[in-house]
Amino acid sequence: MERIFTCNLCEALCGLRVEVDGERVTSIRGNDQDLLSRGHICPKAIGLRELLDDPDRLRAPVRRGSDGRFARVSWDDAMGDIATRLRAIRAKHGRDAVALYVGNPVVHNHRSALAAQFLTAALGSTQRFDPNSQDSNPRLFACMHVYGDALSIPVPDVDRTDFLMILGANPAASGGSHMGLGDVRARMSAIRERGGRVVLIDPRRSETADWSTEHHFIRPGGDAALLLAMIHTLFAEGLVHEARARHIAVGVDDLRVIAASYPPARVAAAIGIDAETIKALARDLAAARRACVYARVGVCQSEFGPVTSWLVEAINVITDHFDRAGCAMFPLAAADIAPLGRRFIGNHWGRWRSRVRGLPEFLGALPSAAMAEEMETPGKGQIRALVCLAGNPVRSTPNSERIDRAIAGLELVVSIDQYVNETARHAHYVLPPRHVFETGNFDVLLQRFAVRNVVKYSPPILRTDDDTRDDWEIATDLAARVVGPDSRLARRAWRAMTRDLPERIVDVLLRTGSQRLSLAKLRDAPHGIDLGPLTPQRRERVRTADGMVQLAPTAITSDLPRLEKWIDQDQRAPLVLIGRRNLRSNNSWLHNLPTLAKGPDRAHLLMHPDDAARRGLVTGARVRVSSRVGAITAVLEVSDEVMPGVASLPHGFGHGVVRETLRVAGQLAGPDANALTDELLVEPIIGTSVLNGVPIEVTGA
Ligand SMILES: Nc1nc2c(c(=O)[nH]1)N[C@H]1C(S)=C(S)[C@@H](COP(=O)(O)OP(=O)(O)OC[C@H]3O[C@@H](n4cnc5c(=O)[nH]c(N)nc54)[C@H](O)[C@@H]3O)O[C@H]1N2
Ligand SMILES: Nc1nc2c(c(=O)[nH]1)N[C@H]1C(S)=C(S)[C@@H](COP(=O)(O)OP(=O)(O)OC[C@H]3O[C@@H](n4cnc5c(=O)[nH]c(N)nc54)[C@H](O)[C@@H]3O)O[C@H]1N2
Ligand code: SF4
Ligand SMILES: [Mo]
Repeated sequence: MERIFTCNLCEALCGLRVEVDGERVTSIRGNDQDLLSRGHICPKAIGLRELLDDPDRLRAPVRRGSDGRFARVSWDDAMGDIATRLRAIRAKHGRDAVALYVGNPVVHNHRSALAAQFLTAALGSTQRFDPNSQDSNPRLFACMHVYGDALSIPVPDVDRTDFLMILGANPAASGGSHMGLGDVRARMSAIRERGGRVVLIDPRRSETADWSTEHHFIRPGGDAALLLAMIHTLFAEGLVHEARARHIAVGVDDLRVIAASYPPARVAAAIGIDAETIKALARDLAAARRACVYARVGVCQSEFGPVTSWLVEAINVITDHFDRAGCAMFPLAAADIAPLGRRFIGNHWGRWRSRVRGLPEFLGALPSAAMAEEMETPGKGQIRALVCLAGNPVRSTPNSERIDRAIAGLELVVSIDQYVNETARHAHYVLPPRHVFETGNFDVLLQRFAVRNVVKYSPPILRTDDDTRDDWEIATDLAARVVGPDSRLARRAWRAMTRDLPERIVDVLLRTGSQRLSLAKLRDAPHGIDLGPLTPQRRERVRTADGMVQLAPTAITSDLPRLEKWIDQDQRAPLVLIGRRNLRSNNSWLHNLPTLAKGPDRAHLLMHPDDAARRGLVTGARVRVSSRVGAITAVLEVSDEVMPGVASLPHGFGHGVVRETLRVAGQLAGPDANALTDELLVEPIIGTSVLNGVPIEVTGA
């Protein structure tokens, strides 16, 4: 039987036609009637079928025995023992002794997302971590200060823009982030096809260069300086839309004064883009009627993530490319979680600090870069147990060797994951979630990023007799056992009460949302409900105290002296590391699925011919890559795809240590990039890890 579903592996939200035969899926194709994706899918969609069939995917909870091997255990025994041990640790050492790490996949499923919030509240620990400190935090922080809410995040109106400037994003591989594209390639290449311009700024000529009209190399970390020099030019040449800017924003004059210190000639050498090009980019941006500057992960993970993210918003506003068709716009939220976010998480930062290094909390979480030291350093508040929900910090956070050691030393580790990955191999229990086809999905968060206002719901399409439970069931049961009354009856009642709560919450959000929709209405519209192109939302989305956009927030401008030093320094690391993503991979997982894993090695180290020649290295050589924190061996590919002084390696590999539990991934050659990234390298405002621009040395192995 054919069923309609929306892929939840990335932010593109592609519609799928899934052929279901009993407990099995026989084929997955693109849904040409899907209102957002119009039939487009990428190879990862097939992975959803292989994931279901993967013999290494856990189908029942397992416990690690004294011999290090995992053996099946009943849910009741597992949950009972976990709860007893967590209660004991909390009683003896306090709540903060139990840490929670919430991984990336939870944002791709409403039941998991609510599970994460629920578990966070139930455990009540200040030692709470998630990948945002390796990912979106700088952007959320900037939006919180510029627009007054961390969830007021504009996206490029890709369908109507004539000029898109992309800094540090590679939608051709990633599917787009903070930008839900659906039909990724067609939407992006349509800009060029209708005569528009796509300007790509990236230290690597990435796959997205094929969809762009031009590409400029930039030294990693240089984007803030580039944007300031562009803003300098805009003010100097009278290209700022002053009347409009002053009507909707405050801080125009502050921004002018700040930018005055960054003439293009001052920053050119530091960033590797000449002054004339910078000026031309500023003029062309100002001249384009429908334009947008857009920046993502490459910039967030740079040395100046918050500053750059703020400047992206600011430059769109002062060139009148904000909240207008074809520019940076806020999507409609048919099910608006922002009020819940404001109520339960709040636009906070620095309410508490990490115990050892004093890094600030942001949106209820501490930077992951602090996790290992919080586990290793004795004292009150030391982490003694870890609950890891849908994450793999041992491969996704900086200095993986240290975090690996730290997690291995904990009293109790519980991993809620379908795989025994590099983190879960240290777990005392691994609790497997259900496949998304069994739980259904509503993209609570990601539909807020779609470049067209489309709403979709995917009800469950399959039921297996696996002994798995979905993340919500696991989280609510765990919470009940750790903090609830110790009664079987109460737990049963609680379970009955909460089972459908995620759907009830989504339904209420839809009903009270601006479009007065409901889950029932969405069930009747499997291809989605089209609410049209993006519309101006400034009045709803700008939530600052005075209702004005803040163009020069001091929480961020305070970091400018550091940028000045960076620009003017005369000694730079000769070689720095950046990351990259591949269409057939997803962070540290999906590597165990045969059709995605097959083909050439995708995890080689890219290096410019000049840098290779200087070191006497050639393509195919095995090289030793080292940084302050560690060393790995990689296979070299010499290519002018990267600029001189920059080498590129994807993250999420290094599966050798789990070759017994991830038998396909374990055979892949790729090394672990985070064995090189440095947990001490964080930007100072909110402690985001600097994963791009890490100084490295490369020699023949
Ligand atoms: N060097 C470097 N490091 C990076 C990055 C980089 O660019 N460079 N990128 C960073 C970014 S942007 C991110 S988001 C992080 C990701 O970092 P993490 O979230 O820590 O790790 P993932 O690799 O996404 O692993 C997710 C795990 O969740 C499991 N999983 C999948 N679906 C489900 C589900 O529905 N329920 C449950 N319970 N488990 C599930 C998978 O099996 C997998 O083991 O990595 C970060 N790390
Ligand atoms: N296939 C696939 N899709 C994914 C993922 C995946 O792992 N695989 N991960 C998902 C996740 S968790 C996320 S967060 C998104 C991320 O999606 P995107 O934000 O599109 O991120 P990337 O594809 O990593 O592209 C980042 C680009 O920034 C460049 N870069 C590095 N440093 C700098 C710098 O200092 N300045 C500039 N201007 N550029 C720089 C890199 O060379 C790279 O091309 O992708 C999601 N989609
Ligand atoms: S682009 Fe993203 S949403 Fe679309 S099929 Fe691929 S992984 Fe799924
Ligand atoms: Mo991410």
